[in-house]
Amino acid sequence: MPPSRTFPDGFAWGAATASYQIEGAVDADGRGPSIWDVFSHTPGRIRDGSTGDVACDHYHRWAADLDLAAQLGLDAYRFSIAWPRVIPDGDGDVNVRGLDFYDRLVDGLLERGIRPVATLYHWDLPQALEDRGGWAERSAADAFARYAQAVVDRLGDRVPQWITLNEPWVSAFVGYASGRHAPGRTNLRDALLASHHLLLAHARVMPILRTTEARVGVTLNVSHVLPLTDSPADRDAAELADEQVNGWFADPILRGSYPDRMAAWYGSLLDGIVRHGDLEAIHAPIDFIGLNYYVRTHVRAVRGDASSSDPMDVLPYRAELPDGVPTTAMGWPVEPDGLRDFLIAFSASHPHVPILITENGSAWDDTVAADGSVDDPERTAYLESHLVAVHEAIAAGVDVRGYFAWSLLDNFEWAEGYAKRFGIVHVDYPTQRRTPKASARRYAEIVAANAV
Ligand code: IFM
Repeated sequence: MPPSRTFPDGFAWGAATASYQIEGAVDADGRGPSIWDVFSHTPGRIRDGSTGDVACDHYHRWAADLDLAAQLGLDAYRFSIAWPRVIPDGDGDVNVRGLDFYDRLVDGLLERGIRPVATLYHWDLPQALEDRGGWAERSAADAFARYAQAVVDRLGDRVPQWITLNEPWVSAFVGYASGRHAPGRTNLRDALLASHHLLLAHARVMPILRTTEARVGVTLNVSHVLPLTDSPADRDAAELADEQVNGWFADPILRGSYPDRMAAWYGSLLDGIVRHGDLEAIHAPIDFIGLNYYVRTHVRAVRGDASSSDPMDVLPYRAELPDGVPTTAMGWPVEPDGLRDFLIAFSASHPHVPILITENGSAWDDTVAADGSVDDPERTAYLESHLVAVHEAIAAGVDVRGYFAWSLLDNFEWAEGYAKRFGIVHVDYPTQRRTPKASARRYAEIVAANAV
């Protein structure tokens, strides 16, 4: 047995979910349609043709799901609030019945001794706002502030930790440029508008969240970017890719400026987007940065392809898998050292901001045994090896305060539908039966020991 690695006192152990991926009940209690309802109901958009209409039916089964979280011994639970439940048309009247659901959820967590960590936006934009231009319109940030105010008025006395946005990079570039996510647009200028307006939305809600006692941060998707080869071209491409993937949101928030090279590369595509005072507001202090880490990205220099159906292909690099690297069911490389190396590099660039790993996990093709159990050694190994990486980063001086497994439950994996399972708890969708996998039992041991 390798020596066990103990985490610092007070290290937060959690699991994460997101509203559209688990709640279902899309017509319940006055909820309005979101971009994901429309997108998932559009033929061809979701690999298995599924939608989030029912998902894990968490809207009705939340109490049993929180019991599962409690059985795992979790300190904290990260969930997101669905904007279209709270303000069904995006910026009109507040729907009290939608807020009632999150009120029950927050109280249910507190009753079980689990800290609620609430994300205000995990991708379910009200469709009515998309119909008026979505995140490509600056006014979306104002609508977001109204929504946040309604949420804070109702829950601000009990939620001790808020996350403004989840992975705005994915919202902007996958939703508005690649078009693989809702709303499915394929326009790079729209993606750059969306990225700035998401940053502005973050800035607009910070003062609202600051009226509470809570700790406030934002969650970004990050990756350890490396050149595929040692050639100068690949190394140069990796530097640019690092700015695009890791810097485009972190730098404005933590430094008050967009990354230089990437901004210069976009050039006139950025004209007129950033207004006087925006970056100062976006740069307001945060209490922690949430990092969602899944993969290392190996980058090769290529000639950008302006004729591709994916506008992101205009960028002069591509991600490529090196030979021999094991991959998950998503085809994502498993390289836990990437997490350690990324954390060390990130903390050297941004030394004063505490870090929470707000998501980390892996999808595998789970099988249910005849006795109903789910043994998932690959997920368990991924979990353990990434926690070892986090521990090594802490030992190297990185201020990591907590870890949230993605995900508590198998769920609707966006464009992949239900085929890709990230949960530590298995969900049998036809019966909605929940079965903790072997990885959940291992995670509970790690949580109880505060050590891996
Ligand atoms: O399921 C997603 C989640 O919604 C955001 N981060 C990545 C996860 C796995 O793809």
